[in-house]
Amino acid sequence: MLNYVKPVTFMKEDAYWIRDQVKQHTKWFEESLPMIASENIMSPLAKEMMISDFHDRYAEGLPGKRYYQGNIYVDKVELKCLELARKIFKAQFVDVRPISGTVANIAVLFALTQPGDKIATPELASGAHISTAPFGAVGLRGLKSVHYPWDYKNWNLDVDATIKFLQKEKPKVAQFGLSVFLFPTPIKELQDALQEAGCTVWYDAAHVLGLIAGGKFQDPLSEGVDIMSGSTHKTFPGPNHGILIGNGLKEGVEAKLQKAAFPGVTSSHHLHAMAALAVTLAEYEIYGKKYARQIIKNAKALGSALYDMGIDVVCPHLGFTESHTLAIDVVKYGGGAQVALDLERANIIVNKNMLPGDTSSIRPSGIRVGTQELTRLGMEKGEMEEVARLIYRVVVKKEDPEVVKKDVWELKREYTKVRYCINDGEEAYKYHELV
Ligand code: DSN
Repeated sequence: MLNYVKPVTFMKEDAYWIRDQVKQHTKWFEESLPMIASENIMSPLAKEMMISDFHDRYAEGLPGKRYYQGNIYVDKVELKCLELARKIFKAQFVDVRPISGTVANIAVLFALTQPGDKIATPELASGAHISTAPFGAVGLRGLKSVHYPWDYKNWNLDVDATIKFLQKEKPKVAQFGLSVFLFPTPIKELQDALQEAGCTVWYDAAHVLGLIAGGKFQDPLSEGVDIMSGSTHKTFPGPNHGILIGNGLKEGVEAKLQKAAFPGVTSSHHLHAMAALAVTLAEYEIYGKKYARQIIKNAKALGSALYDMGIDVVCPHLGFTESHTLAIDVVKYGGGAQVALDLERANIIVNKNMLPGDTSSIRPSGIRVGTQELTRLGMEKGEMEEVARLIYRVVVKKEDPEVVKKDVWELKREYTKVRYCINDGEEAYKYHELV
């Protein structure tokens, strides 16, 4: 006898319930200060692309060489996307098919390495991304990891020790780039050692892609990097998507990267996101420099205000940061996990983060804070000082987060519109008001 599973009878209610959760989330974020360093909000025009018919279609391969029909306009948009990215990043090679930063990283690993090869990466507690950790994509590819000697005081590589390290280890690939990315990587200083060791140089630019595109961080490709990977939704305020960007690649490497992108790690490449990326690139050509400059100014202003209140923002001797990110040691206030939770109760959204020397990612010493999204909403130095006071009240004064939450909304209600884009001034959180 057949075993029947009782049919689900509340389908319609479930669907509405799910939509309601998303609306509540959106309203919550409207009333919050989102400061996760890896997030951002898209422009209204880019968002429109995400719900277009492009979402419902497939494209495999490259423009003009597809496996499916129906791609006439998709091809035009992808060619424009590639052209804009090549121009903005001053690059010969771009592939916009990886559907996320980690997928882009996996494509790089497949193109550049074989199982058993040696790769040099920063360590997790020094701010590396999990995809480059031995238990992340690097491990999945079966690579042997070695980690750069670290200068904990300056939150960067120890250049002299790294030169010796490269001479000794001779990794096949030298990977740079971080998820707690405070200062430019000294690629130029390492260039001779990298060449002597015969490394391919890979830079994960996810966190700082918008700063690079705005010409305000470092220009990895001109400094000696072969291939950059990135996600496109952090300081670069585009869709959740990935990108590969390269210059002067050795013969055959472009083809390997393209093969890794498709059919290696994608089938179709989320055409709606690709179109949103194209729109964001077009907008970034106009607004990118100004936006990138303000992100960094705001991060420095926030770091300085917190530090003046006695909070241990790392690297005061270096101006705290040259990017969007601050790393803050909160051990004396209960540790990263507790502090991030307390701040969340006050609608200040940050994440707990390992600091150098930490061994637990569950109970780390620090929190990580990013200014790119509040900048996108129009905040400047004065508002950063107000944000610092709100953080101080929760973290140091241990005020009731419910009380602080009201003042968070008082500040935030003036900053709910998207800036640095074509439809400047359009509401960022419209969705929760829909019926
Ligand atoms: N998980 C992201 C971050 O927060 O840095 C990167 O993928």
